[in-house]
Formats: sequence, C-alpha cells, structure tokens
Amino acid sequence: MTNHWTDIKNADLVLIMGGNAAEAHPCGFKWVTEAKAHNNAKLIVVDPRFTRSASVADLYAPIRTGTDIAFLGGLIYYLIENDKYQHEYVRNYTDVSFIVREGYDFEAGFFSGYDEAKRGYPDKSGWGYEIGEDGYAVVDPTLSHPRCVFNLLKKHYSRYTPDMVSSICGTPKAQMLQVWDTIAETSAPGKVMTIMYALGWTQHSTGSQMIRTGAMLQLLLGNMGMPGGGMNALRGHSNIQGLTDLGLLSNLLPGYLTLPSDAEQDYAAYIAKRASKPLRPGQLSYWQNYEKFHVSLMKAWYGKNVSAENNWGYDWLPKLDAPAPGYDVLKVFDMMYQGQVNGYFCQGFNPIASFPNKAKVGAALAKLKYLVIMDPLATETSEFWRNVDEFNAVDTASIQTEVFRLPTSCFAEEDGSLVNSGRWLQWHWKGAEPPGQARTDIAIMSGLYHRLRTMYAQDGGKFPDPILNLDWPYLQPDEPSPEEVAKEYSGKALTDLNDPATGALLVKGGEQLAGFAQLRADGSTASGCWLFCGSWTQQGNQMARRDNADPYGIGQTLGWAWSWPANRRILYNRASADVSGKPWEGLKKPLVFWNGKSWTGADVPDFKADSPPDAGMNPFIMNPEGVARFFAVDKMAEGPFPEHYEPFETPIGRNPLHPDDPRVTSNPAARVFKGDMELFGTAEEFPYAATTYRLTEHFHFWTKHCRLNAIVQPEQFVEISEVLAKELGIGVGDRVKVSSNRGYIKAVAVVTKRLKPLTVDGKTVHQVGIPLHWGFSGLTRNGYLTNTLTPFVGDANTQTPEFKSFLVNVEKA
Ligand SMILES: Nc1nc2c(c(=O)[nH]1)N[C@H]1C(S)=C(S)[C@@H](COP(=O)(O)OP(=O)(O)OC[C@H]3O[C@@H](n4cnc5c(=O)[nH]c(N)nc54)[C@H](O)[C@@H]3O)O[C@H]1N2
Ligand SMILES: Nc1nc2c(c(=O)[nH]1)N[C@H]1C(S)=C(S)[C@@H](COP(=O)(O)OP(=O)(O)OC[C@H]3O[C@@H](n4cnc5c(=O)[nH]c(N)nc54)[C@H](O)[C@@H]3O)O[C@H]1N2
Ligand SMILES: [Mo]
Repeated sequence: MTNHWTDIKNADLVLIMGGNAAEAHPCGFKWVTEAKAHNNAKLIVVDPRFTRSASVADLYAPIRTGTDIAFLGGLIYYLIENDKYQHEYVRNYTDVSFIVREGYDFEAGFFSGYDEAKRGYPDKSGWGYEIGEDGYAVVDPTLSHPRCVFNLLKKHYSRYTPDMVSSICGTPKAQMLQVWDTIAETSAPGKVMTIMYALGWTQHSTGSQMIRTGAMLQLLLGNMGMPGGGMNALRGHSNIQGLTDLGLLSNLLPGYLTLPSDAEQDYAAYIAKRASKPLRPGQLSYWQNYEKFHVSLMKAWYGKNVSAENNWGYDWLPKLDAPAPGYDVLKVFDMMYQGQVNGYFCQGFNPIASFPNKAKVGAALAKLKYLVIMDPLATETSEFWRNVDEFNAVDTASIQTEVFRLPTSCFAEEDGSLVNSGRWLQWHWKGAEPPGQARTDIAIMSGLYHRLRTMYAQDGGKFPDPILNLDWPYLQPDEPSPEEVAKEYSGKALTDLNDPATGALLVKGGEQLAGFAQLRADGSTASGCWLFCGSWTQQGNQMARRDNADPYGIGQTLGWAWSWPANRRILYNRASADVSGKPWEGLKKPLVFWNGKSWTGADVPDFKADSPPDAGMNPFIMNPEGVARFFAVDKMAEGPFPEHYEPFETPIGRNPLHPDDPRVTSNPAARVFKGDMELFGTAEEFPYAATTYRLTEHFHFWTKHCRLNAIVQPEQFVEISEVLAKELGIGVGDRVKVSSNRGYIKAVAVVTKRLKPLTVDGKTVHQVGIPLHWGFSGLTRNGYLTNTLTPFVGDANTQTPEFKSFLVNVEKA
C-alpha cells in the first residue's frame, strides 16, 4: 500500500477493483465502513461477480476477467477528453511534459523493439526520455510537442472508446459510464479516491500492467500522496509484505536492492547503474544512496570479512544468468519438470495445491531425489505421492522421491514482527508453545547452516566462500532469537559515527542506528535491510509501540508500531500539498505542508525536510526525474504504456483491439514454457471464462485441518449463472464436472444471480466462479484441487500465475 488501512477512512470514494475486501480482508474492510459512515464516502465495486463487497456498494459494475486495462485505459482517455483531471498536479508532479525519444513507437499491438523469437523486448533502448546535452531530460511545459508523454498517452488510449471498452469488458455501457463519471468527480484538487486491489489484478498474464493502469488513473486524478488516496495492495499471508521487503524473491536483495546479472562482474559499475543521477536540475534522486544501503547489508551478512579491498564481498553475491525475474517459482517448477532439480525445500508452501496445473507440479515433484517440507501441517505437497482415489490418482510405487517432514512452529507460537499491507512492522508475542517435536524455522535453518558450513570447511566444495565467510554473532548460534535478528535488520554503528560537518559524535560504535539516513558506504554501519533501519533503535523496539494518539484526527498514529520507510505512513506525501507547499484546496484535513521553514504535518514528510517549495525539487524523490511516471520508460516487460491483451485462454479467441494478428491476442512478452502453449484450451472446446477465489470461512488449504471451518463451509462448489444453468440443464445442488485442457474437478453447482452472462465482442460470454480451498490432506472431507484446472503461465514482469482467467467446460456429473 502507498497508504495504510486506517487511512481508507479519509477517502471520499473507495474503488474496490481486482479484490474482494469484504470477504478476503474482513477486518480491514471496517475502514471502508468508516469512510462510508463518517466521511460520506461512496463505494464502487468492479468485479466479475457480485461479491459481498459489491453488496454494500453504491455502484457495482460487472467486468469480464482479465480486461481491467481496457476499462481503466478507456477511463483515462475519457477523463482527458472531458477535462476531468487535476491539471496542476498532473503538470507539476508527473512526467506529462517530458519528451520521449525518437526510437519509441507503438503500432498494431507491438511497441518498438519486439523480438518474436525471444517473445519479448530485449532491446528497450527506444523506451526513454530524450536527454539534452546538459545531461537532463528535455521537457515541454506547454505540452504541445507531439512526443511529450501527455500527447503519446492520449494517442495510445484514443483507441479505447466507450464502445470498444464495453465490447471488450462486457460491462454494459450505461453502467460503465456511471462508474466513470463518479470516479471523475475526484479530479477536484481536494477530492480523493482510494483504490483497493489484490489478486483480481495481480493474477493475470498482464497483472502488473493492470496495477500500473490503476496508478496512472490515480495520478491523473491527483490522488497519489493524498490522505484517503493512493494505490493500496491488500496483501495476503500475514507477512507477505515482509517477505518482499526482505528480498525473498529470486532477483532481489533485502530492501528492494537488486542482484547483479552475469554481465555485471564489476562492482563499481553495479553500483553506478543503480545510483541514478537526477534527471532534472535541483532534483533529489534518492537511489543515489544505493551504495550506503548495499555496503551496510554486506557488513550485516559478512562482518569483518568484507572491506573496500574485497569490494565488500561482491564476488560472493550470486550473479543471475537468467533475465529478470530469474528463478521464479514457475521457472523452478518447470526446471524440476525437465529433470534439472535434485532437491527442493518447501518452507510454508504447499505448491501442489497452490500452484497452477497440478498434473505438471505433481510430475515435477516426482522427478526430485528428495523433498523437504517445513510446515506445521501435513500438507498435500508432503503427500503428493499418496494415491487418494480421484482426488490424487497417482501410481505411488513409481514415485522414488524421498520426502522429509520437519514440523515447524506456527507464527502464533513465536515472537517476531509481521509487516501488514500498510507497511507497518508490528511486533507480536507468542500465544502458545509449539506442540510435540515442532521447532522454529529459525532453529531448523540454523541447524542446516551449521551442518553445511562444517561440510564446506571439511570437504571443500565448488564455492565455499559465501558460506564460510558468513558472520554468525548470535548469543545462541543454534537458534538466534527473533530480537537479535530484528536488531540486525534495523542496524548498528560499527565504529563511532561523527557528523561530517561539525565532527560531533552522532552514534557510538556498537549502538543501534536511528534511521537509514545514518547509513554509510565506508563500512562503518551494518543494516540487514535499509528500509527497516530505525525499527529497533537505541531507545528500543519501535515495532512494539502501541500508542494510538492521533493529533491531527486523520488516523496518522505515528506512535503505533513502526512503518517503513522512516516511520512514514503515506508514501509521496509531499504531493498532498500544492506547488507552493499549501495543502490542496478543498482537502478536508492537511497531511504535510511547508510552514515557512520546513515540511511538517501529520506524517513524516516524504521529502527533503528543509527544501523550500520554490527550490525546484519535485515530490517523487525515488525517481531521478522527481515526478511520477505515466511513461514507464524501460521498467516493464511489455511496454511503457499498458495495453489490453486477452488472457492466454480467451473466450472470444481474438483481441478486439487487434483482431487480425494472433501474435497480439495475448501478452506477446509473457514467457511460455515448452509444452505449456499446447496445453492452453480454446473456446470451441472450453467455452466458459473461469476465475478462482477465496471464501471468508477458509484460509487456503490450512482449514482442511480444522473441523470448525468445515462445518461452516463444508463442501466444494462452483458458481454458475441462472442462465447458464438453464442452458445446461443444471439445478441448484446438482453435481457438475468442470474441466479445462489440463484436467477436471467435480463439485456442487451453486446457481446464482451473482454471476450474469456478458456480451463481449458481439458474443455471449458466461463466467464460472471456482473457490480454491479443497484438497486431499487433513481432517475434513476430501475435495479436488482447484489448481488441477489452471494454466501454467504468469505475468510477464512478476510471473504471478494467471489464476484468475482461464477456460473451462461445465457438464452435469
Ligand atoms: N478468509 C480468507 N481470507 C484471505 C485468504 C484466504 O485464503 N481466506 N487469503 C489471503 C491471501 S494470501 C490473499 S493474496 C488475499 C487475496 O484477496 P483477494 O484478491 O481479494 O481475494 P480473491 O478471492 O482471490 O479474489 C478477489 C476477487 O477478484 C475477482 N476477480 C477475478 N478476476 C478479476 C478481474 O479480471 N478483474 C477484476 N476487477 N476482478 C477480478 C474475483 O471475482 C474475486 O471476487 O486474501 C487473503 N485473505
Ligand atoms: N487457483 C488459485 N490458486 C492460487 C490463488 C488463487 O487465487 N487461485 N492464490 C495464490 C496465493 S495469493 C497464495 S498466497 C497461494 C498460497 O499458497 P501456499 O502458501 O502454498 O498455501 P498455504 O496453504 O497458505 O500454505 C502455507 C503453509 O504454511 C504453513 N505455515 C504456517 N505458519 C508457518 C510457519 O511459521 N512456518 C512454516 N514453515 N510454515 C508455516 C501452513 O501450515 C501452510 O501449509 O496460493 C496461490 N494459489
Ligand atoms: Mo496471497
């Protein structure tokens, strides 16, 4: 989230699109209720299904799965054409005036530089700003240059007319325009909309671009950095935000630092590439501090073993041989399927249940020599070899994989911190001792480390240095305490730190740091994650704070827990004030503003605190240009502007924007593995558009181990519309078989008014809803794994699987 849960109550309008907060985030949803009850807010829900979120909305519009870029792209053009955008904000705080290089082009569904053989854009050199001789980006404040971002944006979305959008999305035009007009009202400077989204946007082959289109809409309306505004990703598992923050993705290091590629063997060049210089005069470009963060991380990992002489251990960092995102889960399972992986550790992960195409995942696991499961529960993955009738019909005798189960404690059985969707690090205390032989994940991983280290020390090995040089300074080496680990992430001074200007002592050697502004690139500081620096200071554990004082009355409780970065609650909050530093006209309550001497207010300013409004510095200091981007330059896999492409399995068989070129029916930059393309189904055989989702009464596959949850939601079902049920002769409660080109499941039919047929590209399209919670392990009644049906393809940027749009057939079982 750019904002946070409590802040939702400040919205004038809430748009829930690509998520179903009332059911998947019922506690957080209370802030929507607060906004409606106490801020006179309206709620809009756009979802293929009439969800419980929709049931309390002021406006609901149905949409065909996988078409949100069309819906939002059309809206962007509509706002521009009808002069419903926040002019001053857009002109000053975004890149609309920047001139794009000659090399950029978009034609017939492709951006410039497409390579068909590589299914992507290996050469993105045209996707950038024109840079002048002074080294700065060239701008045209009059917005008249044909290649300024504003004119390219308009041109790109001029194809997304209301008729075209309605035909792609299946949203009836009148309903769509009503939603658009209501959203347009928040273009007034002091009026704010928040966007709440989750998997309905991420789980598509164009997912990242859907989210970008949402962010572009918010920029056009001037809603970023505003209280009650922003782009708010509702995160899933209790610490999934912490997982990304700590760099547990294959191409990342903690704090969104990035791993080098094979081509980057030179340390200085690695740093220089990431420490981007300002692209406008007077601008602050925050990533210029990259080396301070990087060196402090390496000092946290390797201690005295790294110094300037060995480039802070740069040679010990893995170098990626694969293009980003590198070794994502789809890639690793495909490698496993090809027989290229011997062993696999599953720590808190149940892939045969949660990953697409169960048949492929099961076959991949069967090719392993060994599989280690670290989990409090006996998961389906730990029993993938067990024949369970039709639910897991495998030939056990032919599977040679050796499976080790290591029972772990559960989050509620340990102390530690969890990062919530709003980036708050909240400390928690254990509620019970773990049962039986269960051990903490820290103890298991430490045991593994010590054994590996001993083996490397005794027997050598291909590359022992990264393991042998690791620093392990913990009081109990076999099980470091959560407190010690948390302090290490926050960081400390390794020697006395003095103020470079005055020479005064800032931090004594050995003491905890106050925040990342104190980090240095000379090896005198250590911090395991620069974004978390300040979460455990010399004053103690900031994450354990529970002071809910709210002096400005807008839910900015700066004394409650600790938020990254720097305890800031709303990102880009400088943009909540106009160019002169005054809160935007009409804003009910200020967030941050210029008081004549410094930036101040209800939040920690996201800006250089003493930089006066007329000094020429712009609010988006994480971008070297200082403004927010409509034009993504070279950051996205499939192009600088989001374009609608169909899901890989499309019920209409063509992309209405490019009806004649099958190469751009679906995302031309999405990676498809050998053999998976052939497993995509077509609308002739599998005519219905399916989507998968959660139920409030279950949590993924855990609740199969819990009788109470089975009592409240006992049986696997699928949702179909009354019209489709009638067509197929299916009644309420009948058993149906739902099949895709990868397999089938059987379930009870729930015939519902919540789904309605849509008219898409001139045809009737039916949608089928499939909850995901059943499986073949645990205490309660078995069911089919929903992911038997889903396709093995992901978003071109993140490789998040396309769980939300695929094709099925439905028959009476
Ligand atoms: N009770 C419960 N709560 C949970 C979980 C759980 O298992 N049980 N899981 C947690 C986890 S890990 C996560 S990630 C979150 C997920 O939170 P959500 O994303 O809110 O949950 P989902 O139910 O997967 O999907 C949300 C909605 O997306 C809609 N949708 C599908 N395709 C599209 C589309 O193309 N466009 C639009 N606009 N909407 C679409 C679906 O109809 C569905 O209503 O929930 C968390 N909360
Ligand atoms: N079709 C379809 N598939 C989906 C989705 C969808 O919407 N549709 N959603 C996707 C999403 S968003 C998610 S997050 C995934 C979820 O996929 P998974 O993460 O694979 O599923 P979970 O059942 O949440 O598995 C987590 C495991 O962690 C264990 N666990 C709990 N606490 C601890 C602990 O402290 N330590 C250890 N070691 N283990 C612990 C639990 O017992 C559980 O078995 O599913 C994905 N799959
Ligand atoms: Mo999730």
